[in-house]
Amino acid sequence: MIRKYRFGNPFNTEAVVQDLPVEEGAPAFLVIEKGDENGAVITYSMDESTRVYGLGENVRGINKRGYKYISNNTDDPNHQEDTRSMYGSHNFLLIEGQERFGLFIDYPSIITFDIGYERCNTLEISCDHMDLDLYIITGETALDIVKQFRVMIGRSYIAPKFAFGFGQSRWGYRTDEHFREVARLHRENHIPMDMVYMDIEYMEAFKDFTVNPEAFPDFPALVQDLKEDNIRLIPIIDAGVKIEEGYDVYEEGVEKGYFCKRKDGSNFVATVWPGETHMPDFLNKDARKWFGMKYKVLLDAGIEGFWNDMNEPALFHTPERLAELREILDKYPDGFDLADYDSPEIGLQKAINAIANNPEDYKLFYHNVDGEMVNHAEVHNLFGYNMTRAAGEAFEELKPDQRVLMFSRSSYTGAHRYGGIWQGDNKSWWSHVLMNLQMLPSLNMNGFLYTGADIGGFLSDTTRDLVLRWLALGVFTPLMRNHSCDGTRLQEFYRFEGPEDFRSVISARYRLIPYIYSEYMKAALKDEMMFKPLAFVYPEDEVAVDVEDQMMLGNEVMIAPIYKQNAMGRFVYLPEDMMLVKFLADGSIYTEEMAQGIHYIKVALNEVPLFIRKGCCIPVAEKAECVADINTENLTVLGFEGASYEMYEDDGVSKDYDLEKYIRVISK
Ligand code: MIG
Repeated sequence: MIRKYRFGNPFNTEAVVQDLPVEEGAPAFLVIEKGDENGAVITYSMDESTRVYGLGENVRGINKRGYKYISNNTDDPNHQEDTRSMYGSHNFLLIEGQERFGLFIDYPSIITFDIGYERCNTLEISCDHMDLDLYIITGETALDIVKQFRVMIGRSYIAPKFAFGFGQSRWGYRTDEHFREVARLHRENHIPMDMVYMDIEYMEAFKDFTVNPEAFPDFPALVQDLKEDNIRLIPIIDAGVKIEEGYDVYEEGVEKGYFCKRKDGSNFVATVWPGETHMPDFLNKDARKWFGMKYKVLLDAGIEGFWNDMNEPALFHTPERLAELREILDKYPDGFDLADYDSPEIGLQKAINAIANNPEDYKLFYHNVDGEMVNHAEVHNLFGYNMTRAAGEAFEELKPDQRVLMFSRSSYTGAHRYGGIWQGDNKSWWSHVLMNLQMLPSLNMNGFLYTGADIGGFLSDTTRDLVLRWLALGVFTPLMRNHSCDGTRLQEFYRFEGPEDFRSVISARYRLIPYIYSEYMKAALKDEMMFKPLAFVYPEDEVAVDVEDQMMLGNEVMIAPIYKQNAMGRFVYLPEDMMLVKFLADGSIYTEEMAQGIHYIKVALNEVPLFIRKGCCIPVAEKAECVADINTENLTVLGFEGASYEMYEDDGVSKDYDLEKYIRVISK
């Protein structure tokens, strides 16, 4: 049961697709009060046993209790325990205690979720304006509540099947030759692969929808040659459009008034990778359509997928912020003493620190929403969502019968209908493997099914064992991509000793694609989660409800990745009898039935473990080096005698997802 309440005059985010009546009276469970000025403060009294799930993209545990989080889309590459805001805002909570309900707050700007941080038993949600839609969802189980929420926000984006293969990425590949070499070295080393990602260096001077003609003398030929080898190139698109005379995207945008404007009507300027840029007004329908259609030039060159970046939007600085800094510098023509540097009177340090992503800059520009000028700060969290939407809506028009791969960095609930997201700039840290796992269910709750993290870690130098262990988790996530930052240790699998170990781990993915793809499709089509906390599946089991480092994958499998250096194995809790399956380095599969309870399992660096639930079975294919070569006719069925499995299989390209013929029952 969903109840919708309206306070004030909320901005229509279009996160929700269901048309629900607005209830009279006060919502159950909550106390809603006016805060300072026109602010809203929403509180809920938790009991000792209350667990709080959700909030999509955020650090810390699956159970979010005990910390304070802020929805405020931010390009902050330091994901640490004290990070309060990441790239996306997903204001859905699921509360499970003496009372059980879901809570969605549709609010487009900064909103704080204090989940027992100031006061241990109080959940307090606050924001600056009492203009919001609030939804209370009740149901028999956590899964039922999530499903109602997902129906309410609309069907999740469905990726093409090739995107379930492995993708290699590196900020630094910049020429035709680099991309051919990455493809060749994977094929030569028999490391399965389906995609190579193109980061910003492929463009001409970082101009969106251009390809550097010197580095790529015949771009369509490169795309075609790699495709013949079943490898797709996936270019990045950044939010900011370079200011440059003669650049068509810039000139058209200016002429049509499609860029975000300052109060005085001039185009807002911010420096990002291309230098000074204008920000497309993605909240303006016409501008969104115009920008989306620009992807055509790359689709026409044979491209079938993209990733959208810098769309919080990230701002290195604005002329306004530079002027502030310059003023301080000009006051001290002879420079500074060391002691002056962080003196509050002078403010130099503060001005330097405040130069990027400054909240004051977000107040400087406006969107044209159906003719009304809306200050960006009031709708800040919707920018990346609407960039993804620009692409998604254009793909519907340009490729009505073909799925196009799309995922974004920034997002808001609603963006899940147009694309996936990746988890942003993580580090080559062991703790980030666990973070990768823990974020999956909260993203799924918010409809983001096509997701994954930068395997091996984006920032800082990785290690061989970290890449292998991270990969052994990545084999389960729909988006499976090795990505790293320019200047860090090279981390393509073939850079390390013993590439055969990487080959054997990644082979498990390709053998599991019939299952992973099928579970993804079923989750998308039925508005369900693909990754579920154990607590959602075994709510009566008091050990299972606290498990933070194992996850249910689909309806048949539990995963328990290793995320500690030098660990030869790990303890695993089985909430019921299960079958341990290990993909071994020699290509064979080890199975062992295990009783409910705690077990220590040994897992070598080149192995992939999973557990099959009692009474279930899963399909496993032979090895393949690309998705197109997976033989789904000749499947092995692993699991318990007498079990059967409904496998979803289609051509992976077309959009008639709901046909019965795509379901086939296989049995053990
Ligand atoms: O300011 O395009 O998160 O994946 O490699 C950094 C360069 C911009 C941030 C993305 C990252 C990408 C990088 N980008």
